[in-house]
Amino acid sequence: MPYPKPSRRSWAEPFKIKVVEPLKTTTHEHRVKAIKEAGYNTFLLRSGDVYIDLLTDSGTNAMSDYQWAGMMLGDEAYAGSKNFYHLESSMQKYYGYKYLVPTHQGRGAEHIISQILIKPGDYIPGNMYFTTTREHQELAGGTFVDVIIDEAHDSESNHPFKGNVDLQKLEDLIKKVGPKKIPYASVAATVNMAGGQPISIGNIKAVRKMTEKHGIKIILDATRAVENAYFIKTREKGYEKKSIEAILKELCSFTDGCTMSGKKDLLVNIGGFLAVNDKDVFDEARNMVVVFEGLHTYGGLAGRDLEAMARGMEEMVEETYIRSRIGQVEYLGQKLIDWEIPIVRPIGGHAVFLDAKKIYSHIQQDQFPAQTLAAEIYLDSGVRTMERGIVSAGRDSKTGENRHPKLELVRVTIPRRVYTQAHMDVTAESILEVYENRKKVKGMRMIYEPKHLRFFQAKFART
Ligand code: P61
Repeated sequence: MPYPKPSRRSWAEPFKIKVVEPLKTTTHEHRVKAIKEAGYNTFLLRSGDVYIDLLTDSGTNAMSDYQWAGMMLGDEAYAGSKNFYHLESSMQKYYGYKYLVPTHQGRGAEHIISQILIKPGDYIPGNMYFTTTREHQELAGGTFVDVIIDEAHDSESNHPFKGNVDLQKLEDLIKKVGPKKIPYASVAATVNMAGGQPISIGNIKAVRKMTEKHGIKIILDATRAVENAYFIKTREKGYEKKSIEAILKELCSFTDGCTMSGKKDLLVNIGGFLAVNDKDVFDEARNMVVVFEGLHTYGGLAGRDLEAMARGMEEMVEETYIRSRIGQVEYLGQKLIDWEIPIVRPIGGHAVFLDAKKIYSHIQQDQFPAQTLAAEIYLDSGVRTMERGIVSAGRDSKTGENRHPKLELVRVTIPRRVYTQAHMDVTAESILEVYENRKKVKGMRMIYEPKHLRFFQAKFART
């Protein structure tokens, strides 16, 4: 044959593009000025100064024509909007929980559930911290305890379910502090800070078995649970033939409720919710939401936003969609692996995570290797990424000391249905360029540090 036979197993996006938003390239000089003004923090860049924006997959999704059509059907009643009831029945159908409390986004739900369930002095075990989740647990007087398996902290481990809870660590904590001091286990699917790594059904089942006998609840962070369901389908024995929809529901069935940032899996730009099975918890949450978010049938959102989320739920479980979504992340990750650039393995669900500790092995963690790497990638090409290392980890809430996470990463996050394979090529090429010049780069020092979630607004200068 004169040419290699193409693979018949390629995936393609199950959509075509109807509306486009122009992208602007900038000069190197422009970027030097922009990132300096932003204090070398990619969160502080103006999006107009960014070429390909891979800061986050949160609220950066492209909605479908079906979702946009739904926006026109927004029922903007203050109370009892019909879109709320649509969202409620969709949540019950796809996630399986009984009660729904809408919130403006994920952290609104985290705030409410933390205030209801956590008493000062409590401990909350979880499969690795997430910034906003832990912040709300601490604000409620709790202490987060990491009980994820050790492999999750090792960027090279190829464990297929690096999001799994280490049952021994969980049991040790229960023994040490007693079950009365543990209101719930905080379990995420997939685990963002570990590199978008999934938890298996086998593991969540085992966690359920252990916590149930002590009366400890499980609250799922379902933000990217659909992506987790895809990994279960492709990696866990016995799930190959099950639908994403069935796996998602099964995953949720081992938990008592969830917090949800709709800005990810639900393919929208804003929105979230809290869902629970316990009527008393629901009553309390429904009462609290009116203080912090808005009436219990809109939770800080417009009717049209609720409708877009409900419609997003129908689309998120389509197999062709989720395959292409994860396929695109894999495409970028595999390119970097082929070029021997150190990334977190296996490739995650929503992002490729660069191992800044390995790339800048000459820069001490206190000089912010990942922060530096994100700035260098921006300088090279205008591609925006995010630090996920010592800056994100923040300070210990009791001692005030800097935490030193094992993982010092840069997240290259792929928005859903937004960029093409060519954008992934350009991104990979820029990362390669920065990688090749790694020896020339020096670290940074922090010149401004805000008190809460410092990574969002901290400023840096070159050393
Ligand atoms: C993100 F740098 N994620 O990944 P909200 N749980 C999980 C999330 O990923 C999540 C929330 C809860 C964001 C936005 C973001 O340190 C950061 O709707 C697993 O953003 O309130 C959000 O949901 C909170 C970026 C949040 C960060 C915190 O890009």
